[in-house]
Amino acid sequence: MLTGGQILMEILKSEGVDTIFGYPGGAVIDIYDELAKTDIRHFLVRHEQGAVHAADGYSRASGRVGVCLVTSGPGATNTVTGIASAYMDSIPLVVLTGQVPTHLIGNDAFQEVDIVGITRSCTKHNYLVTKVEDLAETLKEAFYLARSGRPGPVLVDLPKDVIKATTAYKVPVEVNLRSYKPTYSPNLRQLQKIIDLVGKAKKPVIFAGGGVILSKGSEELTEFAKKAVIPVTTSLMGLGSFPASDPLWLGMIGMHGTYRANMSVGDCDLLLAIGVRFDDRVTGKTDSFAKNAKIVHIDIDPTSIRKNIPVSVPVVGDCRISLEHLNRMFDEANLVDLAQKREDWLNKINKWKEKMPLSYDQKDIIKPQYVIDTLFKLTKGDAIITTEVGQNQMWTAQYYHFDKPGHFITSGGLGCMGFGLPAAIGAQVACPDKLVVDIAGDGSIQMNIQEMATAIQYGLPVKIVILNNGYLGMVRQWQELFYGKRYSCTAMECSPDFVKLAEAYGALGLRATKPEDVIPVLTEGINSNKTVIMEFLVDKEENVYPMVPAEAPITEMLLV
Ligand SMILES: Cc1ncc(C[n+]2csc(CCOP(=O)(O)OP(=O)(O)O)c2C)c(N)n1
Repeated sequence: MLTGGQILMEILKSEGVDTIFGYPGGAVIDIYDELAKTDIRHFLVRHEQGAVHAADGYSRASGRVGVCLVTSGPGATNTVTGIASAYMDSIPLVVLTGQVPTHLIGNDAFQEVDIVGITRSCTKHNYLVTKVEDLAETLKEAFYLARSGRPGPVLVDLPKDVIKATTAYKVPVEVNLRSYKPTYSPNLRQLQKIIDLVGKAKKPVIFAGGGVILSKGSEELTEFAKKAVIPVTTSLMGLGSFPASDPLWLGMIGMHGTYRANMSVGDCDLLLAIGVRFDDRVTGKTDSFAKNAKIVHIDIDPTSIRKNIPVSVPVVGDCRISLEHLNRMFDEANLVDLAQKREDWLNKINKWKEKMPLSYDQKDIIKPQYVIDTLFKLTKGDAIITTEVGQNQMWTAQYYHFDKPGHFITSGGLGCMGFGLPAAIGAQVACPDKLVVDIAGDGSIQMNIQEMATAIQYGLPVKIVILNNGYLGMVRQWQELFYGKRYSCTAMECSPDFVKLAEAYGALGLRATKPEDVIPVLTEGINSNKTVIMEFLVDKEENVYPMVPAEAPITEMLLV
């Protein structure tokens, strides 16, 4: 006979979980008591939102399911933003929440919330376990659902009496859900249509997204693009799925995409969309998106196909498996002279690149782009980069060039400020030997700055680069461009002294106030084995360009 708490530990071990991010409380005190008897590492965060983002960063850096554990009521509600962010980005998490005893549910009991109700729309699935006999199977299912098909966060709500109750423990059998059978193998006839289109296309473009990274299909994508001589753009979530150092790389697409990526998609005759969901930040005005192109969409989630954009060839399947087949079928098709056939197209793209490259002008005040550009050069592109949200995020996407998957970790779909620091903590836990850097704005960093203490407590040497422009920069940019420069409530008139704040936490604090400081500060920060805050006082009114105004066609960009 085992208690619910002991069964939970058995399942965690059988799922290979060795790391949990969490925060205790009355409803989960029995679980914490059991946890202390295992080898599972627990990272005590300072806010439950931090626990979820850390589990998210851990998952993206390791490719495993991230796990967090929090108490009922406020502990549970504090996780909601993190869950929503993971949901939008399809990140596999299992979120364990404590709940009041079953007989008190619905009684307005102390620290009771209906977290299953609250998170219904932002979890892949969620459960309230009401009987200890159901616990093992439910947990197994939760892990299976989180990682299979289109991954996502799954929440399991655990009433205190269920955790205390005992039952005979049987190792659960393989999960088999009749109503849930993700399609991994694509329809080969559909794929053959793609090969035929690739053979005929004069101006093809591949548009890859986070699905390629999640399916671990980056190598297959790269092989296919190179063989078929097709230039590649990605969404924000897809950065790193194709090497940015490759000549076929177009840069990111969308609102702050490169000129050449947006123009290429506007002009292409074939768009191969793989593992994307056609977010509005990508498509701009949907009826002018890739309007001259046949659109192919490969995705594991059938409901995301034709949701936002009509497509000619829908393919439901795992991105990696689909690309493996495409590579084989391409070889069999024996398509020759594609390089020659695409020459005019690649020349046209190169002209767009020459006309409007990403650029900035570094004069007397530090340009934020220069900080990221320099960080890229000093780290040779090998760091794991997390970001906050805003201009800092977009400049990172533009100026830190990602050659490999799993190196860019950002809240893409939800766009939630406060993501970067806890995500960096999770990534550093997953990859202790890697350099992990959170690129932040002065606004965002203050949303989860308390996680500095977590980093220090566990000796995690994450680096935080704060691009301090004294504004909620991205909102200020919109106010400048579209609201006649009326800066309503976007000046951060009071911020802490970030150097002293770093020191107060026991970290190293560094500040750069002029361009000559940038290299020395970054060098010292990167080389330190401590947790470090590097603050850069940057040009206050620098903007992110190119910019597609909301709901305009993506080929209509504001260019500086
Ligand atoms: C939790 C949350 N609240 C509000 C916003 C809206 N928002 C998007 S960008 C931004 C400004 C971010 O400012 P800062 O962190 O200083 O970064 P910067 O844009 O200056 O690089 C705001 C307020 C958001 N994305 N997330």
